[in-house]
Amino acid sequence: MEPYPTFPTWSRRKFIGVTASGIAGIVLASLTGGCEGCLEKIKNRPIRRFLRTGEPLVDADINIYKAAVSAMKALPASNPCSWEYQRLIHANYCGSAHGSWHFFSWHRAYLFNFEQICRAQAGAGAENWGLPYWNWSNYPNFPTQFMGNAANPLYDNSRNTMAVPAFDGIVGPTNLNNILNLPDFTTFAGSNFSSGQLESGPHNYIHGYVCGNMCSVPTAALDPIFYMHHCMVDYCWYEWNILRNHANTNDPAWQNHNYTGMFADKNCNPVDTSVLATILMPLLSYQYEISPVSSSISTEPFAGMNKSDFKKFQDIVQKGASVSLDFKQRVEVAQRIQLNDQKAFSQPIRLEAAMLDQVMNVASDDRVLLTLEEMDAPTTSEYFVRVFLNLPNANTETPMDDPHYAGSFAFFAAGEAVHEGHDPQDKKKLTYIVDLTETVRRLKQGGEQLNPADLQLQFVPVPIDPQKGNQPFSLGISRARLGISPIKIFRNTETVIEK
Ligand SMILES: [Cu+2]
Repeated sequence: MEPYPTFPTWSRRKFIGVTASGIAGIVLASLTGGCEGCLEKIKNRPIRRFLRTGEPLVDADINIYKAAVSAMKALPASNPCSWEYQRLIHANYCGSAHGSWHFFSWHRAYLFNFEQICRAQAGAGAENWGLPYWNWSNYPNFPTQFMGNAANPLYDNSRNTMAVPAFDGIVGPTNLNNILNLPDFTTFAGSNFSSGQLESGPHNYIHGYVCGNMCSVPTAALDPIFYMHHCMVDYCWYEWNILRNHANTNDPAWQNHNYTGMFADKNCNPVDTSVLATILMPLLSYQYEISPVSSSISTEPFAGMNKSDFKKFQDIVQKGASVSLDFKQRVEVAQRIQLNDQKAFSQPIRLEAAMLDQVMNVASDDRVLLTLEEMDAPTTSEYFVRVFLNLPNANTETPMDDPHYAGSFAFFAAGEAVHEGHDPQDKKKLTYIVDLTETVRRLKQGGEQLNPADLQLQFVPVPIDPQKGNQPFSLGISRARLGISPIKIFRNTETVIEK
């Protein structure tokens, strides 16, 4: 047997009690021959199931969650395991995560610790419990297990009525599949200055769809559905990174970032974790029951691997790739766009004929990206914005299968500043990316003649809940740029594939 490099006395007990920061250690041990049985444990790690009715295993998971929520709500707010304290963790610290590449990793670390607290608080029988996730893409109706009245610990009376299912055009399988096929980490998950499309689209939309506490950052984690929503978000990262084999960035500014002084462990003590540890969590600490999102993937790619294959697989996943968002050409198309209420806004854009030609004849390995920069986050999450290219009459009734439709984005309002010192992050400016490539291709195929001196972008704010239609909405976008970006597909391998 090979010696273990760092954990010479790695024992079964230590393995079971390991915290997030020890995760890299487990990998090492499981790969070098120590900890016989570690791979078995990893293969049998707790399962996060997708919420549905008529499945006894899900019913059992829900009962455990109810017990955990009740126990946590009964704890004094000063106890880090209490429901209120967990809310505060999100309220105080997620500001640094939203709108940036820390969105996925911060929430993964937060859920990881929350899940452990739930197991401990729910008591006997919960040791192997996994957080269920609400797959709002395949199950767009609000989960019935969270409805009812105050007798149900999972009920929250602040929510919208949600009389109609979550909007297919944003959260449905077609759009989600497009997002999960985005080739690079920057457009999928964000950069140090911009939101990824999963966050700005489906994630933000669901916050506004459920609304009530879920509608703003300081209160969102009061609603028990919050954790099932974010578990779906985490599942999407897992599907994108592991099942669809896309690489995370290897930028040290991301990978080496630590989350210190934020989270509590299952014993309600402070615990730190790192971005690097979060990358491996779904390989080592929990597994997802797969609920395909427009894909035929049905099992973990590493399910049948032996120890050394598993080690190699982990190394590759952890390593990531040198992702960057590059532009071959980029022009400013607007300064200061101001949207108000439900008024469709038409922004004329003027391109050089040569640039329009480039855009319209976008090569198969290029993308046309619109960046909406330095936006003031609106004070409400109850709107989403649809973007159209060259459709002067676009309005709230225009269907999203119109060929001019380009994409949608939504908001997760920062709400009131939680406490002093968090203002700068809570009021952080947002940058979103809208991918116009498919729209341009469709218009060209449809024979649409575009005049470079007479192009427009339409922005249509749409209330998420039509029954609450008259809420005020205001969004300022400081600048918009149109660029042509070469597609680089970053796979979980050492090399960058450039088409
Ligand atoms: Cu969220």
